[in-house]
Amino acid sequence: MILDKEKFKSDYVRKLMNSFAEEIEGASKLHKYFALGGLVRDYVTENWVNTNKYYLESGEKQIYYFSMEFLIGRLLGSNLLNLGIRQVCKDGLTELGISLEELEEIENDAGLGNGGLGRLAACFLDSMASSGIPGHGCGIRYRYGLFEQKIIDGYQVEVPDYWLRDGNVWEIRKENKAIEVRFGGKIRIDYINNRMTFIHEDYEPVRAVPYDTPVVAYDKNMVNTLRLWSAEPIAWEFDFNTFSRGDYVKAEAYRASVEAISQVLYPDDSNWEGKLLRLKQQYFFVSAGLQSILRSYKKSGLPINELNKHIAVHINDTHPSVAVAELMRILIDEELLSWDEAWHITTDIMAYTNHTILSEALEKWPVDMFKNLLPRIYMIIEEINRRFCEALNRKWPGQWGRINNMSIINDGLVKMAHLAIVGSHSVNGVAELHTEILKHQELSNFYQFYPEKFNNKTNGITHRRWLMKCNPKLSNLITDTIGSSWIKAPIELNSLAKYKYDPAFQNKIASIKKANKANFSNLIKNKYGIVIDPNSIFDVQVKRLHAYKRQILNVLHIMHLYNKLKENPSLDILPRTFFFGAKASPSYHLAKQTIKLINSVATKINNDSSINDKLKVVFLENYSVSLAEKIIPCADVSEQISTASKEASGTGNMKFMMNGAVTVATLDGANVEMKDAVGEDNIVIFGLKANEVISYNKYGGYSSWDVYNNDMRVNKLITQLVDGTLSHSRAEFKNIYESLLMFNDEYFVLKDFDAYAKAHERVDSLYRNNTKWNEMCIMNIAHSGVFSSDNTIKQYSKDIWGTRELKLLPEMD
Ligand code: 26V
Repeated sequence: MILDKEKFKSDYVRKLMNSFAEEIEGASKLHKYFALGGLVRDYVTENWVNTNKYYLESGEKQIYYFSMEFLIGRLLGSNLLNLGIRQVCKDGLTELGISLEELEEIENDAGLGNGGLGRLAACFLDSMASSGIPGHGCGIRYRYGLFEQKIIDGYQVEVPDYWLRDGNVWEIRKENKAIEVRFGGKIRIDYINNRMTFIHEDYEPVRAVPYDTPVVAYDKNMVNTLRLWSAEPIAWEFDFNTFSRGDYVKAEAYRASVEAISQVLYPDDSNWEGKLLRLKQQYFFVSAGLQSILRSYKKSGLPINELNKHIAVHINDTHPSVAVAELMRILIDEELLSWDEAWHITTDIMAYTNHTILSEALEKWPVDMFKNLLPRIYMIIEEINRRFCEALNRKWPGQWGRINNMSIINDGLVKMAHLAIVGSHSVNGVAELHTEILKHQELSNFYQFYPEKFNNKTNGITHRRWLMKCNPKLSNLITDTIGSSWIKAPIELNSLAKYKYDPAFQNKIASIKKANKANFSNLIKNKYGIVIDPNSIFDVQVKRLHAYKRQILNVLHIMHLYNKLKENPSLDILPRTFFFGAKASPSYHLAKQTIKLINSVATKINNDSSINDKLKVVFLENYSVSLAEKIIPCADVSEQISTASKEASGTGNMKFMMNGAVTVATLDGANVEMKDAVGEDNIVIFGLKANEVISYNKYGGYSSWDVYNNDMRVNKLITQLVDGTLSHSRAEFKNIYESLLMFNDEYFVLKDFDAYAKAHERVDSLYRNNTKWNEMCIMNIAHSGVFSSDNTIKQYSKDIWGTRELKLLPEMD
């Protein structure tokens, strides 16, 4: 948008006055932030209204991205960027004596996700809007996001994340768009007009109230919508009829049980199993979302049997897969379509993405629980399954083992991944390797039955947040060097490759990294009191804590470097600072123990002056989107070291690459494609390959005891876990010790240790050659454009959703 500085200043002063009855002099930072956010929202509202009107009137196909998680982070900076008014606002505010950066820091992160899956959904929203695709998010407005992490004495302590405490300037509550969602009760079957009719009785109604957040496109007049649902009790009449008059205790219990639905985001916990509330959450937002889509579709006057021409629904992991049955229910019970018509429309609308092969993460619900909570939905799933099993039996007559294995309902469990596959026309993995593993290992039966459904869509990241916003110096340098066309076509970053050998450009790249590192070092000193050397190699591993991601491999290697330095204090290794950031699920003990281990190692190393500050370890408390934006532009080395085959894609890997870090990686997830894009000279690959891991898992042949007995470095490290070196209590790290030895090291940490240590020796020697290192950084940035989520989302749009990319919204009258 075009905005004049003077106009902005007067708008801002007025907004502050109208919102808080304050002038700049007396206003708190919080109020100044809210006035700015409110003003930015005002600036987008007209386009927002016009966009919605256009979508409704034109019948343009809409895609709704259903996700339990949207890990948005902060919106002020990215909205200013997408509107193209950041600089003018910054200048205007400076003249008013206000620092924009300080106001940006006031905003609470919307941390409505655990990690990659939720952040991917947020990147996709940004890319859909910026590519002109009519695409919206649908999810839950959790009152509490993922917990806030405090580190106390080296241990993770979880504190509720009440992100809405100060209010949320971006959302609008749409009271008039509330929907009723029904739980429990029973189904009475009746014949009305000769049609078998299912009547839901004695159910518990819940009111779903939508809160809409604008999703602002980059340099386009479109504004899409993220709609998050909040659960509220149905008003007074319900309490009146259902409970005896004046029974406040019951009414209060009802209110609490309803509000619990949107109270808190579940951590992706190994203990989630069978959590009734989680299933309630899923049905709650899916039902509300689909009902509201249908309501607005019907307003447009288009016929119901053309719904699939105008609507697409994406199922982000299995969490929203109950959508298949809910849409069937609406089409059959409410719109009175036949089963076959409804099934055709439903499967044409639904598409499903799988985000993990870890079997613990695949959702299965006990039949009794499911039936009680969602009786009509259960009946529909039974019927879907009956027809599906019949079809299987036609293809593979009598192969009962295989049919049982593929059945949606089996062993007293409802298998949500199976429902999603059967009920969708598209099933995709999130990186080439991952999709191949799905097709030939995890879901091979389904692939044989439905080969046409399977496809790959490699993940991506929005380069607007993960380069332009978080690393403005680098972004400006790129534009100064190759022009600005890369912003709209990030693949054109590859023009930077020409400057690979240009010493002046190399120096500029190096000095930007240096400046970013110096800034961050100051922040670390102020926040943690740790003094780090900004000239040391910044080696970073930030991601959820999980055994398969192998933070343990990293920390064991740091201990190994420390051991070497203790043996030989004049050892010639380059100074390194290792950064970790990770939240562990509250009930995932091994993960929490790993955090304590990292902190114990940090305390030991950071306080040992005999190693001449050659090593430092920093655990970044409360890793979040906004912290990621600070650390990623500083990284020299990006740690992407998951056990091959286990990381579906990874997206942090791409963010580091785009900011010019060199990746130490296993050939897992999207690392494989990063290697292909950047070339093997510009990435440091090590360790077992996916097929080797899969083969060990199938046929055996690995014993961690062998490594322990034969490699004296490993032997020492494992012993140090339990001999009092790191903790007064020898039992402190016993679980880690046992997982590596007694349980045969499920994630091949010891097996890969030697290769990993060698990979780091390579990093050390590459870094010594400044010129070579700068070349590598440049090549990484230059080849990162293919990992922009704009690229990914265009493939979803074309191959799966059948949506169009609109250039601009036509002018509205
Ligand atoms: C959930 C659970 C729950 C039970 C305990 C173990 C466990 C482990 C992982 C998960 C998360 C599953 C879904 C997920 O977040 N997948 C991530 O999706 C990203 C976006 O596609 C992808 O880049 C990551 O590789 C993948 O782990």
